[in-house]
Amino acid sequence: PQTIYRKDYTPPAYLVDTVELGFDLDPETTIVASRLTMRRNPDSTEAGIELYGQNLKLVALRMNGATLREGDYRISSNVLRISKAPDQVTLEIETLTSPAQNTTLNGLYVSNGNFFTQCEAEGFRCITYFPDRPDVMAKYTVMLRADKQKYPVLLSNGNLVEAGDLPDGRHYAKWEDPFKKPSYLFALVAARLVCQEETFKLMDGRDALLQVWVEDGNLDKTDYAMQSLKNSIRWDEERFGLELDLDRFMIVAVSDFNMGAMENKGLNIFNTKFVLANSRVATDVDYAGIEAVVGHEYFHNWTGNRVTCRDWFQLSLKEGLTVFRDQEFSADMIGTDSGRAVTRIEQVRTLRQAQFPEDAGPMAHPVRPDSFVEINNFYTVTVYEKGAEVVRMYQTLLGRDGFRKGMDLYFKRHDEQAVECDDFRAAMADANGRDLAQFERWYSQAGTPVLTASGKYDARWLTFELTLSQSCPATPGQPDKLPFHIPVAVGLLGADGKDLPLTVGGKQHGGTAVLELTEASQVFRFTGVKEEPTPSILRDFSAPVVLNYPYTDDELLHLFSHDSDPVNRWEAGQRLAMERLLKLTAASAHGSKQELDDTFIEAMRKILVDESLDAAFRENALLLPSETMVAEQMEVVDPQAIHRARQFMRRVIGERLRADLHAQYDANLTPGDYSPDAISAGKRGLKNIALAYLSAAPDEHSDALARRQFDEAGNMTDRVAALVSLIHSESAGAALALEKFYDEFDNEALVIDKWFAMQAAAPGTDVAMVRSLMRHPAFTLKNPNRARSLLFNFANGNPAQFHAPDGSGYAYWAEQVMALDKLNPQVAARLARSMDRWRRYSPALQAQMKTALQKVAGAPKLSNDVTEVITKALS
Ligand code: BAL
Ligand code: ZN
Repeated sequence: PQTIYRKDYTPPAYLVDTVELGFDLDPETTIVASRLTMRRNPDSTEAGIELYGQNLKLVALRMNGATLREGDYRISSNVLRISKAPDQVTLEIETLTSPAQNTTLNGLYVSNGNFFTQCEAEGFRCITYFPDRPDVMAKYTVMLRADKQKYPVLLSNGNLVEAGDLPDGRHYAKWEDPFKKPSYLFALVAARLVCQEETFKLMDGRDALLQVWVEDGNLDKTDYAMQSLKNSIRWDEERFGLELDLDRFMIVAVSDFNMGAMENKGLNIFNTKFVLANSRVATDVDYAGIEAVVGHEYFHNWTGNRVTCRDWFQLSLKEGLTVFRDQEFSADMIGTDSGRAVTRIEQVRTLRQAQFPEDAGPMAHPVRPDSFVEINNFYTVTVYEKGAEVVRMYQTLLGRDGFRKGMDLYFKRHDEQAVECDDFRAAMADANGRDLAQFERWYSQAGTPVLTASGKYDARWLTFELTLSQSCPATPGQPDKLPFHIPVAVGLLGADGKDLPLTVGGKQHGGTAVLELTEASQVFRFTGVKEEPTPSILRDFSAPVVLNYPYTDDELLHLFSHDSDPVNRWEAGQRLAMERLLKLTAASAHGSKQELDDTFIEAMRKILVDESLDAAFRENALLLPSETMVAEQMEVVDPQAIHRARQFMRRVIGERLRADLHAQYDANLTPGDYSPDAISAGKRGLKNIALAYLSAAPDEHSDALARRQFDEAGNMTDRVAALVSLIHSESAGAALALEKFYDEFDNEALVIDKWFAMQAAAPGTDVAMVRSLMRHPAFTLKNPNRARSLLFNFANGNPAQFHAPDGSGYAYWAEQVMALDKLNPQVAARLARSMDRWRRYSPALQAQMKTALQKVAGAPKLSNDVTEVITKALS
């Protein structure tokens, strides 16, 4: 496979002004006719026309009315080249494609008998020959023709301008999108669906038609998506002055989908997982996911669609920014400072669980990558979540108002353009009169920076000197790094736990100062510090870095009890837990006695019973670092020892806090009708983590509690929590509960996904059990949600079993990557990533992992997607 480099970018030789598409939809053979008006690009020095096309049968090609024959054009490696063309061109192209045979779910495909498309990043070329690159933006008109009975609903981007009947039981619909767009934002749906719809008054008084389309039988699960859409529209008006630019906005749910959702202009196509919810089938986490993803896709309408990416290396321009926007949206929807902090804690957890490992592994890449083999492999936590952190840092450095000024200037300069990450940075800098040149390194350097801090108090001069140093580990292709521009938010706690007033560099701050570290090492001197403080560093996780500070247990306990910054308060608890988990892991590996100190237990008790704190915060403070996070802290990972250590810790907490856990369980019941709001969800979260701890130290009482909750739960959150407790505690009631759960929900696909997922991640589930679950009639590799529910949850969520010493997990992984690759390379490549960190295990495990990797590497006809991941892992 070929590597594509950012430095090789050249502008397109021809621009496209208009695109007319005609579809005669048929599952076996769909005819696609396209008419493009094109003109030579004055910014290009290249001569001919280049169109991309994949898995297409070319039927006809005409240029300015004359048929082109082979020789007039050439097709090789999925590129159609017309080397001689006049300055103004009308191209007419007719191609055939087979949607029913398309298992990749990329391009035009069939799901449950309906037609859908997915064109980002390079799916449009599977529909027709086209200059399928994001810097070619054109206006689209689309004519859809299909059997009326089978496909009563015909949708595409923009506005419906005409519809009617055709002979032979067919009908048509013509759609026009008033805005220029890149081809990756094209979409069509031809289906038997129903919708919930509403008109919504926009900021400028216009009415917009909002629709959520689902399969018949799911209309009772569309309310939350619709509400989230309305909230998103309002939020973007209020926070950023950005209005919906269309008269109609549609969301369509599909059960076979590679991603979470897709922001096609005016016609968002969603994985059902992020649309369908009611209290019977969806958990609090599902509801939060729907709000975030509906917001995310809607916000793309400006950040991504109106202003798009020049090339795919700039993906984070739209994704990092839009994740940041959806994070802010979700936080604002909760509305309280403590609720906002909980969302921030969840973001930090995602970074540590997934992004930091990626940044330290063979697939490490900058937020704006320099090269790729397969762009689909770069829809990563680095581009998305680290990209969002980079955007957040602008806001931390410039303030909310400064950030808004930068956004306003960005749209003023670049509306309806395809631009680069540098253009966004320039808008932020220019709107605020700031030099953000060094900030560019956040886009160009991979790896998680390490921030090392030390403090020195001088009682004579009442000063506190904070020395901050930074370094960044080598990553593939980048041995040496230059210093980053890092905002470090700092507070100083007095002995009473309150924030001391801050003066640093002669400037007074409130309780928190944002220091700007730009050198390899700098000293910041706080003056007028009346007592020796405990520093609270990196408040609100002000930069995506690893912080090293030689905290003592006493200092951490002080921060855990008092820090006014909830994120650092939580962080202190995580540090206390992590230190102990690492010691327990070592003890477990050596077969020595496991012990957990009273100090830690008492600190956990204090948080558990502190009713002045939100339930959601307490839940998060009680949640231990995951096994993956512990693994990331170890030189040589021992998955079984980590698992034993964490289980031991959970059991001791369950035993020692039993009475308080029961009391909190009872105090946080949420009787009455289910509501997904943050307060109620927080209570359920705390109640259910109490249940989880009680079940980690099972006695008759806790088992009965879990069984009762399972039987009586009025919502899916409590149902799942009870079932997980029964499974993890290996309760005698677990098998029956699983059976009941399956029977009750056997026609709710998303719930059956949960059924597979819970079993895949259960400590008692080994490879043999996963294999037998694969033989269950409800299992299929073809549906990405189902494949992820079992395979991914086993490989990534059950490390002690996946890394079984006999290597059986790896052999299974290799088989499944190869099997999936034949169906759906994008999903296969994701599963392939589960082996990224293979070099960190013991030599014995490494040898087995290498064998599995080599087996996949040697498989015939491997996709570019999987080849790239495996090659990088082995190199
Ligand atoms: N653009 C791909 C899906 C998403 O990030 O919204
Ligand atoms: Zn996105």
